[in-house]
Amino acid sequence: MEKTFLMVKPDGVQRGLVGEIVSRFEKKGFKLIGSKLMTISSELASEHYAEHEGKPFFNSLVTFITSGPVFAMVWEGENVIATARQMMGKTNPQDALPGTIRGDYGLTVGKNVIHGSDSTESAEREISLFFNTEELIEYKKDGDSWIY
Ligand code: RTP
Ligand code: MG
Repeated sequence: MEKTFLMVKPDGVQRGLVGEIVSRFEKKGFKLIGSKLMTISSELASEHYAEHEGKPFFNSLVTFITSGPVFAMVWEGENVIATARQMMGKTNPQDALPGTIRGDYGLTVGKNVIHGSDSTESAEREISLFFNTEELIEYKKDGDSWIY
């Protein structure tokens, strides 16, 4: 089953949005298989956002993502990578539709509440960057037979 890496960014944690965000993915039918509250080092931040190195917003992005605890998660389910991105909304909350996480809770592109992997390759890369295999729990969820 497909897996993705999602992370409530420091602004989302400080604003008390962790529960709300977890709840949206749970209600959708996805399965939480790993999660932790953690502080990101600048090394991990630079590695995670390596694709943006050299861009004008790179330094402020690294400063922001290391500025307070984040809530890192791995979610599993059919088409979870693309569906989670849809549920998050566009990168800039001003373009994100109401009903999406960024559309409902964000105002500026620098503090857009949540991160989500954008492809199979980035999901695999980001999951292994943030989680050990022992931290990911494979389990059967009774409700799954009412979803699939
Ligand atoms: P993320 O990686 O955080 O899930 O966001 P994303 O895929 O929707 O957007 P991406 O292009 O990967 O950009 C990563 C983060 O960099 C910040 N950003 N700032 N000032 C700007 O023009 C600008 N562009 C991007 C955003 O916080 C974005 O989430
Ligand atoms: Mg991205």
